[in-house]
Amino acid sequence: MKRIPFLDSHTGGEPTRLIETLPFDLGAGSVADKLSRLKKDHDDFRTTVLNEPRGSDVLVGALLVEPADPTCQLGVIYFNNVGYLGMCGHGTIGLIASLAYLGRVHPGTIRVETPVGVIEATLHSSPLPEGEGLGVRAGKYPNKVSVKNIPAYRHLTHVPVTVDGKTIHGDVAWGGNWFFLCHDHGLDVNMSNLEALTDFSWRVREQFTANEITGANGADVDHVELFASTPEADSKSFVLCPGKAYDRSPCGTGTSAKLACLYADGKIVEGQIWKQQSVVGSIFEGSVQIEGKNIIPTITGEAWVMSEGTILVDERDPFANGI
Ligand code: PYC
Repeated sequence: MKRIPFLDSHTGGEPTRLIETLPFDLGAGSVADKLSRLKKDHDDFRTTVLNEPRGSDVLVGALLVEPADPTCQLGVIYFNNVGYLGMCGHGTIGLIASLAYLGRVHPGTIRVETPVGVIEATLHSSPLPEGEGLGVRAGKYPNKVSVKNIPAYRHLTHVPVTVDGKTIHGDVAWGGNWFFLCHDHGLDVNMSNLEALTDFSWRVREQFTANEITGANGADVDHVELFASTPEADSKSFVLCPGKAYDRSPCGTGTSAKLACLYADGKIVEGQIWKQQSVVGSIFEGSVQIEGKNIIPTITGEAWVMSEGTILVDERDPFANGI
């Protein structure tokens, strides 16, 4: 029986499963190298720890690995029900808050190597009194995290996509994953409309594949964001992830892509706070910094640890590696 401990958190409603124990070796090299080996030789690890019957389509895995970059304290690989993510904003907030809960990180800035570049996560000081009671399993831990992402940018502007005879438009942008960002979809972005939002976004994605519209270097545009206005924030969004689950959080990489488009359109200035609300009502705050020619987004949110346990893998179980 293999045993794999995990710690689950959620960030604005979107879950992250932190895993630190690997029953095999990913070898040396960068986090991108380790991801290539994980994908090629051990993809059943992903399905074992994340998919049904143990997990669900909504879960995102965060696998801690040794970073190659000597300036980084952590390395991480994010994955979901169908594959691997370049970066994950809600996942990074969940990762850092989980490590704070375990007493393994403290308020301050932590550099993290991801497969798509180095990010900086800042764990904010807890509003609780410092000292006694903070940290390891005390139930009190700092949980507010800002993630300074890799550079984000818009790749294509006002791309037309026709679904069921209706033509909509949107931008293709990078924020650590590839997104199609659309405003003129005409759908209600709220919880009572999840089925229609999911179905429409999925068909938009299919049109991207059919028409070979891609991100840079032929990359799959595998996340769709439908925006709407709300009195509670600057914008509200429904985000469909590659495995057809919607993001319960406002999506850190999706908000980064959005900020890059807003900046390119002159709709925000450097340092201006943008509040992005998810379809479930949770909010991330974001802003951009300009470094040379790069637009660098920072996303801030809170995560909450919610369960811990041990995955048991019995080789006799026909669904030991998930469904
Ligand atoms: O927060 O970046 C994010 C994210 C990507 C997919 C799900 N959440």
